[in-house]
Amino acid sequence: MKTQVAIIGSGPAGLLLGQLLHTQGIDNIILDRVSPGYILERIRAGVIEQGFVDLMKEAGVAERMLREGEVHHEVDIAVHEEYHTINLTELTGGKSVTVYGQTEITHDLMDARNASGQISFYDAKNVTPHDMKSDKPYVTFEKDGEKHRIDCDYIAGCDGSHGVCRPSIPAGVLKEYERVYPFGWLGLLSDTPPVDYELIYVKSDEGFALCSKRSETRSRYYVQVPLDEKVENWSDDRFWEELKRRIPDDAAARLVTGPSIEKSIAPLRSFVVEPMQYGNMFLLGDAAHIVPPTGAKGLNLAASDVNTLYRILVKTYKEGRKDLTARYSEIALRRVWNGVRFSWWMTNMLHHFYRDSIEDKIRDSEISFFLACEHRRRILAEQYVGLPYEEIV
Ligand code: RFL
Ligand code: PHB
Repeated sequence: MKTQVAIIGSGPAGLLLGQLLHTQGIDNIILDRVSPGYILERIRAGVIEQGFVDLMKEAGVAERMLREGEVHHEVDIAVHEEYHTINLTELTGGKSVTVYGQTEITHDLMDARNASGQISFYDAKNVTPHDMKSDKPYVTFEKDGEKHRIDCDYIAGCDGSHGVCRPSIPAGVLKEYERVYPFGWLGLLSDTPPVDYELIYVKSDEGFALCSKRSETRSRYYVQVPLDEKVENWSDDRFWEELKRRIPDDAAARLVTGPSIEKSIAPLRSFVVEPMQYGNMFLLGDAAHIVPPTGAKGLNLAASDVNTLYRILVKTYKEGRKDLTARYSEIALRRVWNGVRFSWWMTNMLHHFYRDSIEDKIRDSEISFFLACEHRRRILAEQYVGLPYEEIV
């Protein structure tokens, strides 16, 4: 088989890139090691930046998102019982975020892919990129016991944090930066009305909590737990009790509880590799970087990588700008590091590290400082709604 761009990974990064390239007549094949059903079962992100919404529009797949997604002009931060409203739209000159689940985005992108006639292989085994440094890279894989080969111009590594693309780069080429936090997030999804229309990030003496949602009838809540905590130890009742202990009293009083649809623990870490490319293979999204979910940036950074590579490839194919592909990593990393810093900062400020330590007192002071006046709240708001994408010139 032959294609222009072989895309490894059918998460939001791979699917969005494939769809955008297709709108420009750039042929691509998507490979994933699991089935579409498995991918759609993963409950992850919920807060989408305007830049992502605009990319979905450009890809022609935003119709349901615009209809069913909730536009949010505010976000609340509760610190030891006291609410602080960050008015995103006022503080950023009109910007907002959209609450729309990653599962729904993936669904919409898969539907568009099916309608596009572009080829995808799911349940593809032993997917392997080859000759990435040459101008004739190729990908091999097995499907139903048969071996296949795809010759291509470029390989897009959109295969997440446990994929094959990053480890296939020879030792010594990449530099890895990592910070592991001493806690994780226990998340619960339930068909109950959310405790509030707005999202509430909660800093309490018992630890961090987040009240989020997917719709007016579906809630997503998280509580900070120690790294070695096991989800089996958390009955739904225990989760609801813990959440009530952490959120402000008025919110606890009106919280509607119910059976969980999903419950899982995600460890928190910050991780970046440099560079985000090796010859004609590019790394996008979680394949290149992981952020703790506190700033809601993981999926949004994946979208900004897609934006960068997509615009570079369009200029490469349509305008013969052969110089641009070598700059992908440098351009993508500038925005990635901003997101990594913001997520690290939010995580540090809002979580409980070591009780009664000087660091925890400093964290209290820092969040009070940033919430105290409008120009500091603006710093938070500008980053929460997402910094602008860099233009490719
Ligand atoms: P994905 O979604 O992991 O997709 C990678 C795909 O690659 C496939 N794959 C392979 N295919 C072929 N061969 C191989 N060897 C392969 N290895 C892997 C996998 O099967 C998979 O289908 O990566 P992508 O596309 O880069 O997307 C990244 C996002 O999923 C991630 O950053 C976000 O979910 C992070 N995140 C959030 N991001 C936000 O922007 N806003 C949020 O509100 C937000 N909340 C969250 C989050 C992540 C969370 N968890 C579970 C870590 C909340 C949580 C709890
Ligand atoms: C979510 O709804 O899953 C969510 C929202 C905001 C975050 C992280 C996760 O910062």
